[in-house]
Amino acid sequence: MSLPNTHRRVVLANRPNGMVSPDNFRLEEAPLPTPAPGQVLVRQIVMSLDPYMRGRMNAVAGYAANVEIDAVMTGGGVGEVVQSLHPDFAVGDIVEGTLGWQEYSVPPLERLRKIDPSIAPISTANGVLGMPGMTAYFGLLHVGEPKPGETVVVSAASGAVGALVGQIAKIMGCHVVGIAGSPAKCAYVVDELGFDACINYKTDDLDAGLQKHCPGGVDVYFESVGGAVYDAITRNLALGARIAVCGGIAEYNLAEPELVPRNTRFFIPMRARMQGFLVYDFHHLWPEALPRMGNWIAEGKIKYREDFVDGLENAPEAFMKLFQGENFGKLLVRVGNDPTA
Ligand code: NAP
Ligand code: FER
Repeated sequence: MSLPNTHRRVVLANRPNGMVSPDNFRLEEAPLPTPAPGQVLVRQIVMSLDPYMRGRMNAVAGYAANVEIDAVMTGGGVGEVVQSLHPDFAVGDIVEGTLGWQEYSVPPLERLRKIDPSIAPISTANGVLGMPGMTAYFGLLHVGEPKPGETVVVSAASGAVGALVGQIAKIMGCHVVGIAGSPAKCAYVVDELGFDACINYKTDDLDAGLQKHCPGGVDVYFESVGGAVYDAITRNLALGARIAVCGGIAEYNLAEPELVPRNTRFFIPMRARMQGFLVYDFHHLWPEALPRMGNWIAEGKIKYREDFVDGLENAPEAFMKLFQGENFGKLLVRVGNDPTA
């Protein structure tokens, strides 16, 4: 196959101060990267858009390096090996890794994994069978530690991670309550995913909803949001509650960070514990969790939903959806043609 001389990529043009905007990005044309001995060249097929990318746009680095101005936006994606100078990868292999917001890349090999297209559509390597899926699995089971009969509350309930958390909690025999931002999302998690109830945090009274659907209090809260949702949960904890802190998306676009954690006084009588985690803490255990997740999908116990946007040039606009609640399912960008479809 002949390769083009140039490709398109999205770079960080300037850093947001508060809410991210498409103007923080720039689409440009660049020479195709060339692999050195031991490396591979990958053509991206479907790119992942994730909330953590907002943190990488800041001047201050988090657990991972931030993106430099004029550098390609970081991110995961699924692609096809088009040139290989590595013995373990062949031209035509489908891979998932840190491909960035661009058409072609020479990705770091530590995070590059081969994908078997016969198991599920390859896009799922960005979602249920990838980073978000593993976040749900380990955050719930290893940090939240739910027991059968306990009440589990999940925020961002219809999203890439939350939808899976609730379904895994149902498999574990828990009473599951979602929190989401629209009637359609609430109907989806209850009617299609089997959650026991869902509270619309934009229109419902959170405390009244939690008291109604969690009469014994909240045993496990899978936290993805922060702000007012977190506050309401802390007022409704059960004895021995665990809060698994996965994210705090309501705070990612604040110019000044909020003073959190709030309401810690409520933790005292409930002997509650709150623990943050990163999905990569469990990287060594992914090989056992991925097949388990795959089996649940095959058995119809886990459903997943994907929200596709077409074209790399639309990635900056699409990225906004995550923070406006406009994505419905795992947010993905179709970047190139899919030979497995
Ligand atoms: P997602 O849930 O598919 O999309 C984000 C959703 O967040 C939106 O659709 C929206 O849903 C909700 N949201 C946005 N702004 C909000 C606000 N101000 N208040 C309340 N809800 C808001 O995204 P995801 O990829 O599954 O990620 C979910 C969370 O997991 C994020 O916090 C992310 O940072 C975190 N995460 C953490 C790790 C880790 O290793 N710790 C790994 C992956 C993801 P509504 O319409 O329902 O509001
Ligand atoms: C995420 C949100 C935050 C995430 C990682 C972080 C992998 C880490 C933030 C930091 O180091 O400051 O969704 O996903």
